[in-house]
Amino acid sequence: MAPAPHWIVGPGAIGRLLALRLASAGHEVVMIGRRPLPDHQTLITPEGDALAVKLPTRVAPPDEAPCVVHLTTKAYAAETAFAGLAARLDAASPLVLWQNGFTAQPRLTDRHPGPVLCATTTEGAFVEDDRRVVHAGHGETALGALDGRHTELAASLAVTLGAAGLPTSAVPDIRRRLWQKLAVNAAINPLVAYHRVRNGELRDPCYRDEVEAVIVEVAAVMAAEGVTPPQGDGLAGWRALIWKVVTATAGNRASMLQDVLADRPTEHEAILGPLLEAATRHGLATPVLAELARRLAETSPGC
Ligand code: KPL
Repeated sequence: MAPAPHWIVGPGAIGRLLALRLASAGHEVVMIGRRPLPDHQTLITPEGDALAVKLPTRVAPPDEAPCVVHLTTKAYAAETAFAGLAARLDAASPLVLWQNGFTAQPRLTDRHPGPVLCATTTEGAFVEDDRRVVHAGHGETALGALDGRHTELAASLAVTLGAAGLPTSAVPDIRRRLWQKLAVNAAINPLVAYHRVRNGELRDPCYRDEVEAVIVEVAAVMAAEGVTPPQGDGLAGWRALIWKVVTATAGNRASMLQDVLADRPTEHEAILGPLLEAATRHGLATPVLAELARRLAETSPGC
């Protein structure tokens, strides 16, 4: 009997990177998307090699049960995608959530009866066309359950992903890491999407003050939520992290800018929503974040 496949639901850049890396390492993989993709896919590695892989895409879940379901849709599409699968999943099927922000993760952790892990990654990938995905730069992935359970599952999946070329650590503090990524995304994505500039342009004097104002509000919400930056402390730690990422990704068109330019919905609710909700809960005023959310809601076409 063939081993149970990994289901990859949401064939965007990260979904296809995951699918092609796992399939190249000899795992059974099924991609599930809203439209079929060509069966023959190519992954261009950061070293410039072309890995050709035969990989079926389905528009509906297959009959055979998965070993793991990786939900790799955009944050705003995750709950609908999960609802389309739920009837085919048994209570033991592990679910891994790869979304940005912090909306889908707590909701789906509550809704799925089986083990739920969350992942956050710094792997760089983009879709060139329906047949080719570019693994643009190596990164790291962290994996864990919001409630700290399922440590053996996280450890074994980390080994599988690592052996497939995606170095992964099973971590006990995934909630903190998701909020750290959300803080970085909140300080960069809405501003570059609104001003339609590359990340590095935020260092220009005309945008700097706006970035600083966002960082001050983000740092206050993080402090109230008990989330610390990866290095340093408080406002200074968040400021150092955010400007470091701006510099490291200076040439990037951030994902939210790409969505705005392509007239797609943006992830502003998943990124700014949890911050605004936490600010209200803690009685903090966050007028700059609220204004960014308002502007993006006006420009985002909705999902
Ligand atoms: O993660 C990112 C994104 O584009 O969504 C950042 C860190 C902003 C890099 O572009």
